[in-house]
Amino acid sequence: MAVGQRMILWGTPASQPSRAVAWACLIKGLNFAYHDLTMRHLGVGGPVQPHNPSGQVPTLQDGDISVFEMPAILIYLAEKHGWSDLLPADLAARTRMHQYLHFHHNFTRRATLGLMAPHVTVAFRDMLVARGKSQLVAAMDSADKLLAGQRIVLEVADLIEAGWFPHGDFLCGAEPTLADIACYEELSQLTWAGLFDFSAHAKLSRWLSAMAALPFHEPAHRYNLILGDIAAAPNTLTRFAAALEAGVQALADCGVEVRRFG
Ligand SMILES: N[C@@H](CCC(=O)N[C@@H](CS)C(=O)NCC(=O)O)C(=O)O
Repeated sequence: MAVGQRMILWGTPASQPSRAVAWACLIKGLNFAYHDLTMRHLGVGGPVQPHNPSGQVPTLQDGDISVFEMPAILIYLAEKHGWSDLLPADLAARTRMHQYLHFHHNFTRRATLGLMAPHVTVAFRDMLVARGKSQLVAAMDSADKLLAGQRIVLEVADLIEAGWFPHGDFLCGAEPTLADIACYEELSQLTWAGLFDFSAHAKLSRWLSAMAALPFHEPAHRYNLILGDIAAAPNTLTRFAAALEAGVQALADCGVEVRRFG
């Protein structure tokens, strides 16, 4: 990589794993460029592809190295830059963090797929129909989507409440790790969106407050704050576009070099 060349994070503010990577980079003061792929994800973007076989975001380009899958990106950055706080040196704590990051894909991630996505994507239903995304369209059209999604999140919240927080306010111990950042992006969005109330989960509620006190919380989540409650008033394309723009602008406000594609 040429001297001074920034690594590139391909993402969109609506993407939970992209937010996790961007927030970690902001917290650690990493110099990065953000290439916003929102429009391509909505099917109206140009031919730009991140170097990821799935074409998904987040994808990181660091010189000749492409890294995809959010936990792999976070661990790559933590190892490269010596983030010994977010990647604990203690073997037991590090193992708990790895356990969580594996658990994440099959459990916590269902919060987005089962509850958040069906309420966000109503804003561009026609586009999804045209692209043949029948599973997503069926989920957003279901009369039961709020209750069915909440049942999924309740199951996940119960598991995390009982199985993590061994000693301290954070998932793996007394300090936040990469696991907390990954998990927070799936669960916190549901509170701003009016889709789930974690107050019956004492540890998770305390954890949500502790995470919100970390640096750069507001810019990293400006998309969610502007999108607001999508349970009371269904999402619209105008509202979604405004939230996305606010999310990208928040990164620019933090000094990140932003490029928009599409
Ligand atoms: N397992 C992946 C999930 C990535 C993912 O689901 N990305 C979504 C956005 S949140 C995406 O790129 N969707 C567009 C597509 O699949 O074409 C990770 O942890 O990074």
